Amino acid sequence: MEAVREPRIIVIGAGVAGITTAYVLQKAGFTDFTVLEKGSDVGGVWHWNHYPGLTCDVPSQIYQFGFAPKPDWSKIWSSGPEIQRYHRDVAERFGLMDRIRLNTEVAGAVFDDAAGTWTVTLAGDDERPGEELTADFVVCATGVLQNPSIPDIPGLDTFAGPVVHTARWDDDLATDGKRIAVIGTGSTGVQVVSALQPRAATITHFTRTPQWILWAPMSLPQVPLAGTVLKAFPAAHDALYRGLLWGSGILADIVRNDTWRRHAVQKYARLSLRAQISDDALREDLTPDYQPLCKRQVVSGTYYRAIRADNAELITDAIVEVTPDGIVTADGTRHDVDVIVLATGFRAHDYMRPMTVVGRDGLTIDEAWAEGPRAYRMTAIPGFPNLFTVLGPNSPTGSISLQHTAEKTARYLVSWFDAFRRGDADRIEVTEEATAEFNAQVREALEPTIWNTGGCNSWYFTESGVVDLWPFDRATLDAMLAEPEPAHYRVTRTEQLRSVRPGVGAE
Ligand code: N01
Repeated sequence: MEAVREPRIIVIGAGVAGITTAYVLQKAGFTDFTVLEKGSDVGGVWHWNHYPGLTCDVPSQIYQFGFAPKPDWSKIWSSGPEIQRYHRDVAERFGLMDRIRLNTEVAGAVFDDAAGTWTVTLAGDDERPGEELTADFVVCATGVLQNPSIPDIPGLDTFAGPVVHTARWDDDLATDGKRIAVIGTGSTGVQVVSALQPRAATITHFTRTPQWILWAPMSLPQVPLAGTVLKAFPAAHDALYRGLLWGSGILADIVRNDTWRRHAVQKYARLSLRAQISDDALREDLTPDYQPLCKRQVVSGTYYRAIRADNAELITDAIVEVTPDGIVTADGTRHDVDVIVLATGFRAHDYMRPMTVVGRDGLTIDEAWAEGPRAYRMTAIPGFPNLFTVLGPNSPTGSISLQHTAEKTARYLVSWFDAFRRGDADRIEVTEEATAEFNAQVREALEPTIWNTGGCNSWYFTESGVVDLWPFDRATLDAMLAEPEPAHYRVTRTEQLRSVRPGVGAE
């Protein structure tokens, strides 16, 4: 009988990437893995974000795990709470909750060169140091949009009323009848303004850079019968999912290629604005000076109506300071408000942080990524043996299904974990050459994309001015993650299997 040793695997994060990884590991028969999640529930962004109006602008029949199709979404574009319930339900239904430790924040992970293992330290408190866990592999499924970006506006901390970031919404916050300021015009700002405007005394939307907004009927229900039919015929549901996956290839195409398809979408963006805003001055203020699709595309069926309302105002003058009573703009106007909502986005390239991650020879992730995040095929980082990311650097956003990408990546990792299990590999580290080659391919492919040529600044750009996205189509993604290419890795192998070791837990 072939001898096996069970790898001890720690997955950090229980969002889309972490749930997928846990499912894939379980399915592949791994028995010694633990998912550590700092939040009080699974779901990642869908747990942390619960601001009014939160909706997924990707249709739910494709924004779901391929292994857990949900036939009966209530809407075509479902609300945040329904999506969050789905994540919880999937984790429970597949028995993954037993693997997940909630309220468990990881403070750091350090690679032990001699032992070839990772020591993962949990956050402690004043009374107790953090628990230490040992693992053969660490999978960082820590997400992209996880660290809220708080703007450095003079006087923000002097404001007398509540200041809330959308990603840390206070469900007890009273907004009805209040004078509300919303700062930020991304997908979030547009959704929160639309949701708060009807019952606010006033809503003042501070926009530094306007966004193109595609009109779509975001509150459209899914036909109830559709859920019943899809439930009764799983093969039809699977075909629908595969069809949508295939159809979404059009998105990858329009961002990569300057064709009539891209132009058609861009025309639609301009039409969406023209058709809904007849006031010339307001339309001018809402018109971006860059091409549609350059930033992460915003989709809304309600924003233009909300900003046209009598109690709404769009402010394009720069914010110079916040006072206890309100916001002062560069033209000297004081805007008195009761509540400030920061829809100011995320520090999108702070993957894994604020954890300290120390790899081989004491190399920290901050040192390795001094010029911005960089990985091989979204998952492996030179200098960090036996550590992988799922939905790491260059993962697709808005062009290819994240759930699909996460599953492909997790399955790819299983190949390495299997090699470890068989005793064929102990220490697995991607080479600098393969990483440099991949990143050169990415850079070249990014050149003609609308993200790069559209004339905008966006959270897609790292500090060093490189777009951190996936520039290839889904077939390329699938091919790159089909099987590890041994030549791209340095694999160390021990001749003898180690004796049975304790499971993931306190040393
Ligand atoms: O954040 P953003 P978001 N003073 O970075 C402005 C996903 N998402 O939370 O453009 C004034 O897009 C900033 O201005 P500018 C989706 O991938 C998905 O809205 O830098 N303004 C910008 O307007 C999305 O792309 C859904 O000039 C300041 C805004 O804040 C991603 O999350 C829903 C400022 C930030 O926009 C992030 O979206 C919601 C300052 N100091 C979000 N600092 C779905 O439906 C920043 N801004 C799936």
